[in-house]
Amino acid sequence: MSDKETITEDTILEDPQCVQVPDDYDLIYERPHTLTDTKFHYCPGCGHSTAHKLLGEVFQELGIQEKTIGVAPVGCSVFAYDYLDIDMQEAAHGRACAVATGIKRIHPDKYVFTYQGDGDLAAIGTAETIHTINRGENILIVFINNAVYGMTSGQMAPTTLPGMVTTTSPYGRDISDVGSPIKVAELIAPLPGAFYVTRQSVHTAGNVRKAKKALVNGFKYQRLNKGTCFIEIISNCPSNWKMTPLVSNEFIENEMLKYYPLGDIKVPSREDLTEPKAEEEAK
Ligand SMILES: Cc1ncc(C[n+]2csc(CCOP(=O)(O)OP(=O)(O)O)c2C)c(N)n1
Ligand code: SF4
Ligand SMILES: [Mg+2]
Repeated sequence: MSDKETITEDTILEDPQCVQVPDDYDLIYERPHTLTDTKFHYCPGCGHSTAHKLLGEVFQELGIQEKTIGVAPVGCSVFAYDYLDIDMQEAAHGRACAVATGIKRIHPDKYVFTYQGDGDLAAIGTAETIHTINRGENILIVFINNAVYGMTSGQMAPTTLPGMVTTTSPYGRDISDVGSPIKVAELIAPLPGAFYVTRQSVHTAGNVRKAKKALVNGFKYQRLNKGTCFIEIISNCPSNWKMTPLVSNEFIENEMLKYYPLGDIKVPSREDLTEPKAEEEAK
């Protein structure tokens, strides 16, 4: 499209990136350079997109792009390594915590995190998750809870709400048959190795800001070498929930948050937050 053509709401752009921003506009937001130019494959309204964007912003603002290694899961976010412009390692389904343990032990000076869905972390990877946190591995776990196995078309997950209809619970989750949804954050918080445990969401602008703050803390605390940080993010899966993005936000607000209340579950004490003294580090 030439610069002279007028863009109206009916104009179909071949590539929206070719829109020229008038000179008198102030730039108030820019895509973080820690995200690659690859377009996300996520469905409209999917919480993974927002979570990726937040990670990119946090890497940029903390200046840790070159010092961070992420472990990508199996699930809809399996291509996280294509989007986050940092060093990344793919892990087999459920094994991200074990892989991150190895990476962090070899590279203690790097910021290491896993990014995992609920099927990945709370079903197939339950053992890895619990033992990694119990050992207090000095990593950050980012746990995307969308209450279903998103990638494989929305089967029931350990996190599926009571009564929630999924492809494998067509009459709704029957807790007398399959048990209650597991609140992973509350389950792991009492472990001595858990340093910081919080539950956030990305369904409103305010919650996006809070989730970002939690991620900043999660990475900063890794400098202290005092245990595992665990950040759960309640996330939308509009496609498998069979909802529009807007209605899926309402579902989070009215249903998900009743069962998974937001907020900090375990926070470090003031004493915990003191950096190791130089002489102790030298020992
Ligand atoms: C060992 C193994 N079992 C099963 C699968 C099939 N599988 C791929 S993704 C997935 C579910 C992913 O769900 P979740 O972790 O919640 O991620 P989401 O897609 O919801 O983000 C399953 C069961 C697999 N790839 N490997
Ligand atoms: S299926 Fe769900 S989790 Fe997967 S990309 Fe689509 S909305 Fe996101
Ligand atoms: Mg999921």
